[in-house]
Amino acid sequence: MLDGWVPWPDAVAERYRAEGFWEGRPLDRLLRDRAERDPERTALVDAQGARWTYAELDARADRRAAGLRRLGIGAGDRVVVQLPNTDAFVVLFFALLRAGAVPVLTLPAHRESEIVHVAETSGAKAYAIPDTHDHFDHRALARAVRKAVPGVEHVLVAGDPAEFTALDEVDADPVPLPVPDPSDVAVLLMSGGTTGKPKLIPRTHDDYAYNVRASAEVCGFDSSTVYLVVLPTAHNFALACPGLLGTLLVGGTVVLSPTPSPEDAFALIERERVTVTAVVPPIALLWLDAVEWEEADLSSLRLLQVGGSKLGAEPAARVRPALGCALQQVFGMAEGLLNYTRLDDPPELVAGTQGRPMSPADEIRVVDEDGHDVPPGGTGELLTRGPYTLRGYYRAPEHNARSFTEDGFYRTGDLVRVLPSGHLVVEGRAKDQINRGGDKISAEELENHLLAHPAVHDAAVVGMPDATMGERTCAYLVLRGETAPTQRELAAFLTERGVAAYKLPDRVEVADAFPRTSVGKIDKKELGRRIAARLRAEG
Ligand code: J2J
Repeated sequence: MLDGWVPWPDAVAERYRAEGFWEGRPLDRLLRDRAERDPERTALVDAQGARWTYAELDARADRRAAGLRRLGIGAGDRVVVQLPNTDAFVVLFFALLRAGAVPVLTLPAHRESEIVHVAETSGAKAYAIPDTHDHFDHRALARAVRKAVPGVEHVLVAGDPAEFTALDEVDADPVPLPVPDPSDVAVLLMSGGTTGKPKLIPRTHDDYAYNVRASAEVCGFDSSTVYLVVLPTAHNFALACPGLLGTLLVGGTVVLSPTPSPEDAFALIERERVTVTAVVPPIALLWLDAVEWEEADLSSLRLLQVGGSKLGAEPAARVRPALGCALQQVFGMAEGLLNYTRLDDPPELVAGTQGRPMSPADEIRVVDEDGHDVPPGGTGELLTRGPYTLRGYYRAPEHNARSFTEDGFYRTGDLVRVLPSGHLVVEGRAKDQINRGGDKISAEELENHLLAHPAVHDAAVVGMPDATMGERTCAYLVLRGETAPTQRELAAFLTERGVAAYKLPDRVEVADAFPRTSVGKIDKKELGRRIAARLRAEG
């Protein structure tokens, strides 16, 4: 068993097994089972049109798993994976599971600050990267990571490996491998974060397999499903809700888009007759407009899943007329709980809510600031526990004491209201985080980086309203001296510190002092109101 994570209490785990939520099978079996049943069906297609059958994908994963074992990567070893939407991700993901190792999934946009932290926290033995991606050389990043975290013995590279190991050369003839314990951790996901450093989310074979299986059922996935991966493959939404894993589970076809641009995605939808895909609201908005100029046949598309941040009712209503497909709103979290509007929900619920819990075993509470349940229909913080929601972050006991109730409910930090139908409407947020069109930015993490700047005496990061992104990031600064760093200088400073580009402040405001609450904390609500008012005044 991996140490440092919080399992479900025995009695609860027993119940989830007895009631059939947990099937006691390793996560990688979903590929093996399909390969045995439908070996010749197309499992995976990449942007260049390369195709792999289920049998081929399964065999590649076996060979890579054997090669990983030969390198000394095996049971319980953590491997940081940072690969873009390519077949290399899919093969490595299954290979790591088969080797008994635990993939630690990061986004291609992450940089030194994030990767060093997760490599350190997870005690990673290896780090898998592309050679270059999006004009960035990941091998240079790997050098910095190895320097900071010497425990990272291997750097595995898709493409030109420089001094490191090429992923393609890792492969070896398949060997029999021990079967992992399905109640153990299968994968570590990254949380959006509300603290100084990103947290890791342990997901077990049992819980993640259920996440995938139940999602596929709710979303009506079957062997005719052709799923386009638009968001990063490592994102919980695109990976497992139902995502690429859900598609492989039911014998459909996964198509990989290198980017979410209408140019790339629409061409792939037309070429591969894609039936379903998942996007964040800013991409949905972009696509709704792009149908005006991007000539492509989207008639195969049956379902557009939208989640990650709140989709407005107005764009929600435009999905069917513009794209010719149904909309599904998804209010999910890498921590677990998934809410989906259902395929047979009336249009007003699909357009006006963020869905209802996926599982009959999901327990939810809506509480006020004192932790008391609000009256039915009232707005409060969403707490949840269930068969696929974590009981604690990985190696984070202090944080866990705050993020969970004593009886194991996860405090989501989301303010919601529940309709009589059981559907949830997201009304806001109690957590100190900016949701920039689905990308999550921890205010505290960014403030800590800003405080390292010599000209900055104090920093407070707040969200500011934005028509396409929902929110953008505004950094309020109190200066040490007279001269304020410009936004560009700050961006360069933060980039130098290895902060991912999506976390850079969109706007910088200087204040003489910060407004304070009655208990002396920085009044971020007031700062939020100030920047919103200023934006309105600027028109
Ligand atoms: C409002 N806020 C939302 C929505 C997520 C599917 C879909 C999304 C994620 C995800 C995911 C929202 N409306 N529809 O993992 O599998 C905000 C909430 C939530 C946080 C989780 C999936 N959908 N959110 O976004 O781990 O604040 O997962 O708690 O990145 O995103 O962020 P994350």
